[in-house]
Amino acid sequence: MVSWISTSISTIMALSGLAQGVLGAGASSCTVSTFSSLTLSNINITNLNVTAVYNYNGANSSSTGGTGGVGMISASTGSTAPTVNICLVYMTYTHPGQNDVVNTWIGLPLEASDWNSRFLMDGGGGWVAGGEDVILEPLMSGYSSSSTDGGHNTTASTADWGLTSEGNTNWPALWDFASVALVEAAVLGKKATETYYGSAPKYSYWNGCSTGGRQGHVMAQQHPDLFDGIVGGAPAINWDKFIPSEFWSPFMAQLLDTQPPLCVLDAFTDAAIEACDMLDGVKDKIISYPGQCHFKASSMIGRTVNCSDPSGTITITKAMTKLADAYWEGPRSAEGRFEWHGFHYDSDMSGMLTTNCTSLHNCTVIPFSISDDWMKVFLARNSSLNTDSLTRLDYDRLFRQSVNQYASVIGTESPDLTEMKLAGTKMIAWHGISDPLIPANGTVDYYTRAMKFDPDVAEYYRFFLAPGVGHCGGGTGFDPSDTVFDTLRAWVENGTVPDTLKGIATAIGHSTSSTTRTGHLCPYPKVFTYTSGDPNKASSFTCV
Ligand SMILES: *[C@@H]1O[C@H](CO)[C@@H](O)[C@H](O)[C@H]1NC(C)=O
Ligand SMILES: *[C@@H]1O[C@H](CO)[C@@H](O)[C@H](O)[C@H]1NC(C)=O
Ligand SMILES: *[C@@H]1O[C@H](CO)[C@@H](O)[C@H](O)[C@H]1NC(C)=O
Ligand SMILES: *[C@@H]1O[C@H](CO)[C@@H](O)[C@H](O)[C@H]1NC(C)=O
Ligand SMILES: *[C@@H]1O[C@H](CO)[C@@H](O)[C@H](O)[C@H]1NC(C)=O
Ligand SMILES: *[C@@H]1O[C@H](CO)[C@@H](O)[C@H](O)[C@H]1NC(C)=O
Ligand SMILES: *[C@@H]1O[C@H](CO)[C@@H](O)[C@H](O)[C@H]1NC(C)=O
Ligand SMILES: *[C@@H]1O[C@H](CO)[C@@H](O)[C@H](O)[C@H]1NC(C)=O
Ligand SMILES: *[C@@H]1O[C@H](CO)[C@@H](O)[C@H](O)[C@H]1NC(C)=O
Ligand SMILES: *[C@@H]1O[C@H](CO)[C@@H](O)[C@H](O)[C@H]1NC(C)=O
Ligand SMILES: [Ca+2]
Repeated sequence: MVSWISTSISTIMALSGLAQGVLGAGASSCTVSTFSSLTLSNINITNLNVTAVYNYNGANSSSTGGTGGVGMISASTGSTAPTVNICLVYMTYTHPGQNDVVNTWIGLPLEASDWNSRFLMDGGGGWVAGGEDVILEPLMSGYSSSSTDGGHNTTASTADWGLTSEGNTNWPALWDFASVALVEAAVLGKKATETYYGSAPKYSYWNGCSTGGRQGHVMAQQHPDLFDGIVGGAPAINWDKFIPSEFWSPFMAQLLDTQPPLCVLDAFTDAAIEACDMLDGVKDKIISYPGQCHFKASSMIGRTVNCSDPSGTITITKAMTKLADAYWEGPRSAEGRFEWHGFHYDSDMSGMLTTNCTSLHNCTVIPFSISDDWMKVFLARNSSLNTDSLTRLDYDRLFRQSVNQYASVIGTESPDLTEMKLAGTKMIAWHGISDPLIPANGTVDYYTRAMKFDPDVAEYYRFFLAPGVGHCGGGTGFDPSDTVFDTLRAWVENGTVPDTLKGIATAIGHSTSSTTRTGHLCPYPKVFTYTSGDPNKASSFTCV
């Protein structure tokens, strides 16, 4: 009798959405009825699946998307990763009339006592907006979380979703990927959190790099009210310009009719580092001060390079040096007009100029796939376009078209952060100077415009350049990827202003990363500067 009454009361309360407030979250309230009011006025939910999942490993449900991976950002999955018990809310919805399909996953630590009272979304990578596996890491740290596939199947190739038919852009799917589904995943995830635990998250965060860094900037520019703090690492902002600029080097290789093997590219990078390493006062294979190196590849014409894969020797030609200089300079129009920033001298050229060789003298350049997709699917709107036959005028025309047609959709480059300032939201952006996929100067460009828009921008938005660091981490330099989120949290929750950002590098004189040195990176426009003393000591550097 007693048990019948309590069951029936909890059922009634679950149906009325009150159970969690009285009884607390738990497996018994992890049901569809608890989330029956979870919706938005502009969407039509076609499937809502709520499951208590024990030992969640990021891909328990039978839905697709969980295998998409996070592309360029790291996620600690694998057999040794700890797992967690969660309430998994999986929904599929459409925006009526747009014929789009959005899959969104919300993860809630199953017991309220395992929830840290906070909400955290991790970002995606490349064409991957997010996915079921992306919620795992926040959940393992006690956060509630959500993520979305952004309106396209992450296991499919872009051509399958970017066009509704040949010649026609799939605008709803692009809007979903660019911003719409992301913002909705945040709203739904926060609502579900409040429904399940009976209280709203005390703090809400975004943490992403690359595409995830662009997504963080989408939130900052469009919906800062949803977040207290945002990390936007190596952000893929300025998308309309930097994506076609990624096609520049492969395009120049074709135009100059030269396909240098990797050993030649490495020889250029090594020579530039050799020439410019000491400009910052420390011999550490890092060129710390952007803009001071003026190395010209033409000084290497006729030099012989020893190669191992394929093996043999090869002589550097004039065309090869023009390609290297073009890589560093960045795209310029046929009339010599600036189109976008180049890569820095210590960036790994193979990021843009991957070559496939049958012999040292017979290589093919494979363009960076995201950029190649963009040219074909979104600019030419021809999924079978042969991108190796573009002319100089074709390139410039497609570049202009990218800016004209897509800047407002996916550029994510508005420097007007007024709403973020009003909302009290804090953001930290950082970018590895030797990033080989997204030119770091694009983020310098954005932050410079944000500083012009609001001279007090540093009160709520700070940007750190990381010398010698690659895309979202790695490289020989001072990598802040493991410390940046905690730094943001301390700023939001404790008011600890990030006057520096801790980065970890391999110590000089050590070949493995097991011996490290620390650098306290500087908020732009301050420059991380060597003063004197042991360069393996953090105290030998300062912000100038
Ligand atoms: C989820 O995956 C883990 C690890 O593979 C497994 O132990 C667990 O039983 C799965 N849970 C469900 C509900 O399928
Ligand atoms: C809903 O969840 C159940 C239990 O995990 C699973 O068997 C089923 O396939 C899921 N349905 C969908 C549409 O994902
Ligand atoms: C929403 O979806 C349901 C079920 O799929 C369908 O019957 C209904 O017509 C849809 N509503 C709108 C506005 O499209
Ligand atoms: C995603 O693509 C895979 C492979 O092409 C396919 O098996 C799956 O059904 C697709 N999922 C959705 C939700 O469209
Ligand atoms: C990056 O910006 C700096 C400062 O404006 C400039 O001096 C440098 O040449 C730029 N580097 C590239 C690769 O565009
Ligand atoms: C290339 O290899 C040859 C023979 O092993 C050696 O004599 C030469 O110094 C090497 N050249 C370079 C640039 O390393
Ligand atoms: C490299 O070239 C070989 C032979 O032409 C080809 O089979 C292979 O698919 C190419 N690899 C890539 C990554 O394009
Ligand atoms: C170069 O390699 C391609 C395969 O990628 C092959 O078809 C072609 O015959 C090779 N050319 C020469 C001159 O070896
Ligand atoms: C698409 O590109 C292919 C290969 O470059 C070309 O043959 C074809 O005519 C193009 N289609 C359209 C509609 O322009
Ligand atoms: C805030 O400061 C307290 C006391 O120093 C510390 O224990 C806590 O970890 C800090 N919180 C964050 C998010 O850094
Ligand atoms: Ca140096």
